[in-house]
Amino acid sequence: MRPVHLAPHDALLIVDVQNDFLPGGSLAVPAGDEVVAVLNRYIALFTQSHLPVVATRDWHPATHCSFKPVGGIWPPHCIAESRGAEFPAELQLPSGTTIISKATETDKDAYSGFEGTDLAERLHAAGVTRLFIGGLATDYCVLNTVSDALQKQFEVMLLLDAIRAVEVRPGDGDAAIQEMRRQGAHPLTLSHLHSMARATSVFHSGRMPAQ
Ligand code: VGL
Ligand code: ZN
Repeated sequence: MRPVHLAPHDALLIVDVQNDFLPGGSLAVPAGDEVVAVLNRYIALFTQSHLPVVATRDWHPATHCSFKPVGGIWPPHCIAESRGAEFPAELQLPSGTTIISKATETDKDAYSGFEGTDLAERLHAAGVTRLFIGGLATDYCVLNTVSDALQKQFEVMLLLDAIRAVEVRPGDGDAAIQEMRRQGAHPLTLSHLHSMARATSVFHSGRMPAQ
């Protein structure tokens, strides 16, 4: 993996890191809680570099069509305004985070943060061209968000250490990662990411800094 430096047109996109997708939640992703500390370190890098942070959230009505009691495939989860729909307290979202709510209509599901939202317009307005994407779940909302981002011509860096899969079928997580790479997403982990290159003017003052 090649080192990557943050640059002016980058943004961090955190997908559906919500209590219901963490252990103890109603649609718990195995080890989903492990992404939180890693994402906090990505958040720190983006914040230090004055780059935007965007967080999507699943934000369903109480009788959403994806819920088992009304014929869907998932246990009820991420009901708007409920505790399960909240971001975990440990996730250190900066105060300026853009929050995108999705799948808010009763009769329509949306795994992608771009589907039925103004996410693409918001990113274009902010001049964003490259997205660093992590969150939950690898094989559903991360996969669909990454696919849409690539289709919309964003460059995508997939944060391999900040995603976890539901794995309704064993192997779904790895298959999703392979598919995202096939579509053009670049894999990345924290140790290969560096904050924005600093202005070098201090080194051009006529003498070298003290050793
Ligand atoms: C998700 C299943 C149902 C996700 C959302 O965020 O990956 N998965 N709703
Ligand atoms: Zn959902």
